[in-house]
Amino acid sequence: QELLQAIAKAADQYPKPAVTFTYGTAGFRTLGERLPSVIFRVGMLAVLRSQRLNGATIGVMVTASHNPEPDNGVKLVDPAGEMLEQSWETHATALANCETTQDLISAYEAIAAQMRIDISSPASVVYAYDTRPSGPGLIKALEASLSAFGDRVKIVNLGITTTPVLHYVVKATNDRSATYGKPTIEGYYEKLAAALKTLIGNRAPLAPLYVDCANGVGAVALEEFGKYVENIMTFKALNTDTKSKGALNYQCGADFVKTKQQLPPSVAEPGVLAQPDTRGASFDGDADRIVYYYLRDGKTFRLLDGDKIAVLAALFIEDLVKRARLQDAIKVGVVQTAYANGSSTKFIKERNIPVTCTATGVKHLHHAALKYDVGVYFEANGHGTVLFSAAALETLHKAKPSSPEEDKATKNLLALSELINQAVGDALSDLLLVEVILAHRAWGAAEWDAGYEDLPNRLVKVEVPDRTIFLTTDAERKLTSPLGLQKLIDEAVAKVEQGRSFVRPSGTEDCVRVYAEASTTPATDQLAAIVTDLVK
Ligand code: NG1
Ligand code: ZN
Repeated sequence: QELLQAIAKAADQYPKPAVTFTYGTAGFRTLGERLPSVIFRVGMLAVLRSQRLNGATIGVMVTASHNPEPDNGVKLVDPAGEMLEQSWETHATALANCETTQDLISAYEAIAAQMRIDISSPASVVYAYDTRPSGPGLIKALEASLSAFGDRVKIVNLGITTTPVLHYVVKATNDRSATYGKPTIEGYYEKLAAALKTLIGNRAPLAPLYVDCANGVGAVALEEFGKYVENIMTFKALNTDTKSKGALNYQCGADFVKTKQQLPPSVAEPGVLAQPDTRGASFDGDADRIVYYYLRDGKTFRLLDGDKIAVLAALFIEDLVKRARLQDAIKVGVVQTAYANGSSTKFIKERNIPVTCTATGVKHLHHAALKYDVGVYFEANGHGTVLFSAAALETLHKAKPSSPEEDKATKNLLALSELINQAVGDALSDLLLVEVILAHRAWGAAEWDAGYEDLPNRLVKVEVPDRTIFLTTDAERKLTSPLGLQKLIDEAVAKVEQGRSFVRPSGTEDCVRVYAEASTTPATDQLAAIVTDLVK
């Protein structure tokens, strides 16, 4: 009772604005100024979640990723470093929408009672935030919530860091075997640096790489990490201004590059990518996404997106598995969404690597990837990673190589499992993965790009009066509602060579997205325009 009073007293400082909140694919996300009450309540839920899982550490990340600077958001991270279990999203939404403190306390007690949670049992929460100006104020709201629980809750503040670092720390903190790594930001850098050193061996240092940090927290991570790998690689960091108002994600970052299909102006400056075969990469605002690019023949912009990274990684790992002579024990698979370019899917299938298509949102891809021994999952926008199953790791640890080559391949696979973030998509870890593969293959960007040619594609954002009437099936590739609309889309697609188009409501913005691809750019644009008209 005392505890409930303490929570209520603290909650009174954070009244709910007249807004309806939903815990969506990226947690809660809206204007930062609307979020204090939501963050407070997320703190309460994090404690409940931890208590429900016998005091396991839960993560809270305050970020709005690639969204404009005034936005912010919050999401919970489960003990294994994964996204919050889906059944709890409704609890999050319920707490966020309680109108009064009294409603909030009742809803909170109801959730606790329903799951037989003792609200005075111990809990543990670790949190972090990105460089947004609204971050510190929101963190105050979180701290007000957590401290209402007194000594029952163990709190760790990681400060300003990337989303993938927070996921890493959560996973490492909960790892009883203590083999995943030290549960600190330094532990994360040390782990990546050690794996990179193993994989580069006595190869020449990697070519300097331009990295557009989206004026976000990735700039901080890159600078700190750079010190751990000074003699192996150098970063030429661009867009590292985390202080100027309005700079974050503005005209830069992975989302800008992927949606506009062009270089950020700062990277297009003369001299930046001028040397033949120089490559660049863009992080998004919280450094969990990455896309690559280069100028073909020094002129033409070529995007190497999440699909290209997935193909590069899957084929490389498949090669190593064969070299280790473990192909009967370790099956590599790829997980994509409907936004994956049709050419990439075809290319992977032709190489007899299985492909799964899931709904948008990394939690869906992540779960599908767990079904493979080694599951490579990427969204086309550059969010993804590679998961090594416990069984695959055991096979690698127990392998008895019968030649130096088999031994080397086995060790490289193990080092890759250390280099690649096993919790979530991670721009820095993915960057290192790409650089390692290119070094091993002795490839530049052009050779990597040569595998397949993307089909021309368009992604259109359509504002509609009510996006909730759009319902999908078949991994979001078909509409079941509004009735009859899918038939019209199918007819439009059938008229176009290599045509493909689908419509789905966004999980993060109030809009419907239309995707189209076809054999030529004019045909693609036309298909996108026709389907957009059908949706309006
Ligand atoms: P929505 O808004 O549901 O399309 C967007 C991205 C997703 C994912 C989430 C979370 C596209 C087309 N959609 O989702 O891939 O990254 O944001 O950030 O890129
Ligand atoms: Zn992000």
